[in-house]
Amino acid sequence: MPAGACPEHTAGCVRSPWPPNHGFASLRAAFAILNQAKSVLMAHRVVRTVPALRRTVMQWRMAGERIALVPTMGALHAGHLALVRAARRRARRIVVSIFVNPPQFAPHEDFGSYPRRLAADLAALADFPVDLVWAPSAEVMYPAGFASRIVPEGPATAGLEDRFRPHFFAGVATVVGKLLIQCTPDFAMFGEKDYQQLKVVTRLARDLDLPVTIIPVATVREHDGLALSSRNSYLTPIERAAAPTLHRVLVRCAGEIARGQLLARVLDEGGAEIERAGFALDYLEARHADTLKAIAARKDGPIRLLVAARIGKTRLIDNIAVSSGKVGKGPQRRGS
Ligand code: PAJ
Repeated sequence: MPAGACPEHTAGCVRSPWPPNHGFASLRAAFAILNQAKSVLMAHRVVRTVPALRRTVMQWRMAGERIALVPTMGALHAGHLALVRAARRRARRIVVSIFVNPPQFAPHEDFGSYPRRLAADLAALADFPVDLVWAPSAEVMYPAGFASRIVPEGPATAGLEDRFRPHFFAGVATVVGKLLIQCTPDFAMFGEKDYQQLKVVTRLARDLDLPVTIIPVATVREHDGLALSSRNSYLTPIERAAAPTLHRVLVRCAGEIARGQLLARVLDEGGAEIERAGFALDYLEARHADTLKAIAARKDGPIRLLVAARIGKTRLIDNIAVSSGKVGKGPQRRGS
């Protein structure tokens, strides 16, 4: 065990000397100590086994308290934290799950390099009223002999993400199904950023009669419109400069469609602009906002525009609603 590591708690839990023997030499040192103390406090709330999770959740249920779950793969950013805020508005108890789920990554994808920073995640959550961080290992989530999968249809086979990541939604549905059964939340928060995933999970909860309400949360964006994503950290400075093109094109296309311009032409021009910015386009499509079925004209809506494109080694997705009247209020920006 490394020096300072805490034998009683979790991997992220490190014992710090108290009182600190180096004094408050500078404000920066004081902040560092405060942050470390916050992480240590949060580490007490990290749960790593199903029985420990169940015990706590059972106590809350017996006390009649409502529970909200925020499922994540960690590398938390302001988008995830918006989900935590939305959870707070609904429930007395909040569980944030942090689990990088192997089955939703294909062998050639970024499972190995996906950012994992539990200590920083715990520090980020320390400012929020999160009651418990559910951080199982892969062995706890998928013990030896694990042999059951949820293979969703409907929105999961809409021909969007599933066309480029055929393994993805069975991986997501299986782990989300497990998370919902493990945590038995009244509410589970999912971002509109992953719009097809939101629809798949909503369908899953309904189809399996899970007693949970899936709550959609609006996409949080950088000031230039780029949707926050853990994968944005892969972008080089040049790619980062090109990345807001996706949102800019979505906004322009949504405006033109809302003003009655021909859908196919608007999307063709939008796709060309994305490619000119240096992306390889996977899709830019107009779909029915509820069913994700293909639509040919504005009258077939409500319409959601969805895009996926690759730049360098990074694949980005985004989406936006097309207003049925005039284009609606602007997107939610970071910190707004
Ligand atoms: P992850 O990519 O960590 O995202 C966790 C949740 O945060 C998802 O519901 C996602 O839609 C939401 N989210 C991500 N970026 C957002 C943004 N910019 N604004 C608002 N919400 C945002 O999605 C997953 O993990 C996994 O597939 C998971 C559901 C946890 C299953 O493994």
